[in-house]
Amino acid sequence: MPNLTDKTALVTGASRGIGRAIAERLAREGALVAVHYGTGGEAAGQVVDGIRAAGGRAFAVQAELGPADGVDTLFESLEAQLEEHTGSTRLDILVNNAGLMGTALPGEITGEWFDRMMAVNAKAPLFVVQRALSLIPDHGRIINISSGLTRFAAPEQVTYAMTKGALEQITLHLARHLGERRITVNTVAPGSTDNGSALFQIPAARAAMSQLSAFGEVAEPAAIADVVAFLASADARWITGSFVDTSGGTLLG
Ligand code: NAP
Ligand code: 2V4
Repeated sequence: MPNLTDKTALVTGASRGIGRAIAERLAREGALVAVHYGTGGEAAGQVVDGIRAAGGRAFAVQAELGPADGVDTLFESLEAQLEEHTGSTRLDILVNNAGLMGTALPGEITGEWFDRMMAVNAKAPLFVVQRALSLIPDHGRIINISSGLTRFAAPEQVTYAMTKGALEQITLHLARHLGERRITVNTVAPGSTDNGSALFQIPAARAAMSQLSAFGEVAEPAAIADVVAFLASADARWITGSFVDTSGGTLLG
């Protein structure tokens, strides 16, 4: 089992869905978890309360990613709360999970929407990493949540997939850059994962997504969180720059 006692972690977009499951799992392994959210303050509060009720440690951090000052807002609050809880601003584990999803056929994509998707899914994670680098110690962890759609063709997902392709470049290039400090950087790529949205309650939609996986089901967020917890652990110290397919065999074709 991963043991993250005395580690600190930031999970972006942890107010719901996959990020929430990652925050809960890392906290269960003993990490102090910063539960980042954009607009879902109440939901993030419930995640923090749930972690504390289970004996874990967590606090919430608000910042809208996308606007120019979003990363500064995030780190001002993160650093203050890390200092308060631990007496230091050390951040051992960074999980870039927050992301926007959405579809548009090639003929329907607007420049404004494209820019917003890129800003949230690719630009913000790069500058989050940049800002986190002075806080992450040797042997730290960076995990980027991408999507199987960088390997699975779906024309209406081209913009979203482009943003995730850009995100994956952070893994490749930063893994090399940070290797001498033994900081690992990896990509986790889920397929359809039940994030609690209404889409997964529509039987026909759920069935269509399920049949893409070799297991004939959509993933539960906990299945993705378990892989993230492994990559965050000492046992995964020799894995860096990798693309970890957590699509339940969707990419097998
Ligand atoms: P979700 O349920 O929609 O939750 C998204 C999270 O990201 C929320 O906590 C949201 O915060 C936060 N967020 C989104 N935009 C933000 C912004 N501009 N500023 C700050 N926070 C923002 O998403 P999910 O399905 O769990 O997906 C999580 C990650 O996994 C995403 O990167 C997604 O691309 C990836 N993924 C998902 C699937 C899937 O099938 N669900 C498959 C493959 C990959 P607030 O609500 O508080 O604003
Ligand atoms: O189809 C996906 C997929 C999806 C969806 O299911 C709809 C959702 C949850 O609103 C957004 C979404 C995000 C994704 O990253 C994927 C996905 O990764 C995926 C899908 C279908 C086949 C392979 C995939 O990797």
